[in-house]
Amino acid sequence: MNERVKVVVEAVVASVQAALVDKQVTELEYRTAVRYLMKIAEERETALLCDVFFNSTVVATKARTSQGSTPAIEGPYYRDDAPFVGERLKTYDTDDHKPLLIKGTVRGADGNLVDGVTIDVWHSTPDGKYSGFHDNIPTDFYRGKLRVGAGGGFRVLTTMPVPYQIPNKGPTGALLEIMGGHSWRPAHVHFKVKAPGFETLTTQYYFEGGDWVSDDCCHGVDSRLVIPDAVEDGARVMNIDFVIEPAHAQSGVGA
Ligand code: MBD
Ligand code: FE
Repeated sequence: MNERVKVVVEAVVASVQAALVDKQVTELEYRTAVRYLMKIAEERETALLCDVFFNSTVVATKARTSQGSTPAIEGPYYRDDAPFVGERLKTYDTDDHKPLLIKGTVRGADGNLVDGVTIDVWHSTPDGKYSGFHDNIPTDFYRGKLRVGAGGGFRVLTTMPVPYQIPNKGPTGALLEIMGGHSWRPAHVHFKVKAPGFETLTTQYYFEGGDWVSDDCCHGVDSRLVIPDAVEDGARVMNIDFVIEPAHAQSGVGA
């Protein structure tokens, strides 16, 4: 018996039941919805569907109490098995590729340097795919782990990601369109900042002036995560000073 599971699942079930009553959902609609969920699973979009609707809500709860940098949604395309990288991520360099320099620092919430930090970075290809998930793009492309130097700094070159469209051929994107919405996310770069004794910071950053920054289908944008338009050495630059907070005791479901 797990009390936390009981409390959360009962509350979720009650809110779904209330919606079914309120909207007078019919047997046919219910069966159609169940079939849709089975299709979501068959096409391996369960994580995508959940992230579109619920990840930003869970992140907002964490953001309210964090003393560190603003967290953001992880999305479905993180790979823990990405390799450590040197000064640039592997990319397929096409004619229209635009360089992006990602750099910055990592400190604890007390302002001190932190030992043993690694930063996972991942972003889409210029045509909106994620390595390790789509089109057999090898997992060491467009993603990698960075080591943070003794002075707290990090720096890596890559190419600009583009706005990401959740595949609208799949059931998740199709659902958004059936509902009269769209399935676009603004161009973004994902980060996971890890260090022993610190909470892992999962976040993503966006580009000022980019399409969909103010209309993200996943509701993942916070103004603190929008990077000003700046260029350095001919590359668009994403300059981020991460702040991570000391580990707190875990409670609840799972570890
Ligand atoms: C993504 O690339 C993403 O970051 C999120 C949150 C959801 C779908 C696709
Ligand atoms: Fe993403």
